[in-house]
Amino acid sequence: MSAPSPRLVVVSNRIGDPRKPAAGGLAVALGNVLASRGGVWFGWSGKVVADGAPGAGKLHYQRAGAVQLVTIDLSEQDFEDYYCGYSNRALWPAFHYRLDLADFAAGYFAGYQRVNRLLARKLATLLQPDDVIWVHDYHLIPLADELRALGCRQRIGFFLHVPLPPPPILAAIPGHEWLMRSFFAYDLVGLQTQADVDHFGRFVQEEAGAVSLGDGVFEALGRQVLARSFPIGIDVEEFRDLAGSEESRQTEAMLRKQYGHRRLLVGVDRLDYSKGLPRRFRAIQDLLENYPENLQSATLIQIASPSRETLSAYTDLRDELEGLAGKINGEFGELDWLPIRYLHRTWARRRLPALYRCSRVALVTPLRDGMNLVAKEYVAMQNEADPGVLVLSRFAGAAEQMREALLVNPYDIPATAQAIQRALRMPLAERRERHAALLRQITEHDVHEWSRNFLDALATVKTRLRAEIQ
Ligand code: ADQ
Repeated sequence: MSAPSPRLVVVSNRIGDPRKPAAGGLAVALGNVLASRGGVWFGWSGKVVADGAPGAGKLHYQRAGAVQLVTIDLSEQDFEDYYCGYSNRALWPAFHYRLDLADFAAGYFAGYQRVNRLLARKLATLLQPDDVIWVHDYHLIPLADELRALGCRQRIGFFLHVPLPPPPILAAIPGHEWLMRSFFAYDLVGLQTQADVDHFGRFVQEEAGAVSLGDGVFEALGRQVLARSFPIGIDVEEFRDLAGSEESRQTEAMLRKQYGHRRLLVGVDRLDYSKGLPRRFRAIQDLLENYPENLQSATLIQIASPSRETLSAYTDLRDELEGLAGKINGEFGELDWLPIRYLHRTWARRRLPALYRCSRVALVTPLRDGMNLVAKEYVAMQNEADPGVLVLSRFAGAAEQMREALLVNPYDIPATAQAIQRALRMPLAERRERHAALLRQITEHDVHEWSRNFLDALATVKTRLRAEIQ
């Protein structure tokens, strides 16, 4: 009989609650792994409390089956400096190649270090010697370094959900030496794509004096780290099951009634400048100008969920999109038809399958994206006998795997419009062929494979330091 798996401790900025059905695919997947082997999920509660408020810094415990959920509130200052500041005004834009939007105020950097240290101190009190720790995303890059400083010797892996840009962009981040050194406190660093892994390898060799030992292992500062790509997937079955819900059926019936005689296109995104929404709207404008057969027919339903609304880059984007949608609808719309239906809200996850099923084309055209799960959800929901077409940005991580989509450069608006037109007119045989290949790809490489591969690699990684410890 094989030995039971060690306890898993997942750390992410926000935690999912496996008991809630509305949780996204990633939350479901991590919840499943945690539930199957028992474990702890640790992160910020999402609550902000006044600086120095009584109870600040206290841990909150909840149990969800075999999973212990442990959260902590953030003070106003920590929320401002760590979350809004360094994470979302500095790292998020820089990692999405947008140095022009990045704000590297010194207070943000100090707040980021302070909160990571605080989280490490709290987490260390919960750890057992054999735990395996899996840290998620850009908010928490230095967490392992802080844990190591407290004497933690457990296996620690890190997964970055967003892209890792090439060395010249990373080198523009003040304090990048410190940030990149932090990666060497992990045993395993997982990235979404091979391109991200290449950037990591080049950066640590050029800027941190690391030496490549082959097979993705790098050595620097007396430590070794394994860097490898683990492209994240979706839970195809779980997502398809949502289509059976009453809400999904009602939505599908409504959409077919309203739009049955139109050519429906869909976009589903967080309202974020990385998602390329203004250029997507301009591509629709170009489509209507240059391919007039789409007048009174093509309709883009764009759902854009509110996101990080305390940050000005996001409110500016919202204003820009509302202006563009109004302009395009004003110019081309008729009493009984509008080319863009723009909804600035989060849709219930249960209603998404219906929207995907009814749409002949999905527009997934980010300027930069770690992976993009909407591309995979759209493919999962198509009718295999008469599938829709995915128009996908070559700058989404998903493009590395989903080669049978219509790949576009979202900066080239006329070419994007041309690809949309091609998608709308694509013959059935070609649609079926492309869809079958994409469906095979997302089914074989789903979110369960992703977490299994990552945890297997973490369980077996052999670094010199680890060999010395054991
Ligand atoms: P996100 O930037 O949030 O995630 P994405 O992968 O597209 O991007 O979406 C995550 C989930 O949110 C999907 O399940 C999608 O259905 C849902 N969603 C998005 N917009 C929605 C809306 N308006 N209403 C309802 N649901 C919505 C980050 C990285 C990505 C990476 C993921 C996972 O930025 O590149 O793919 O993590 O690693």
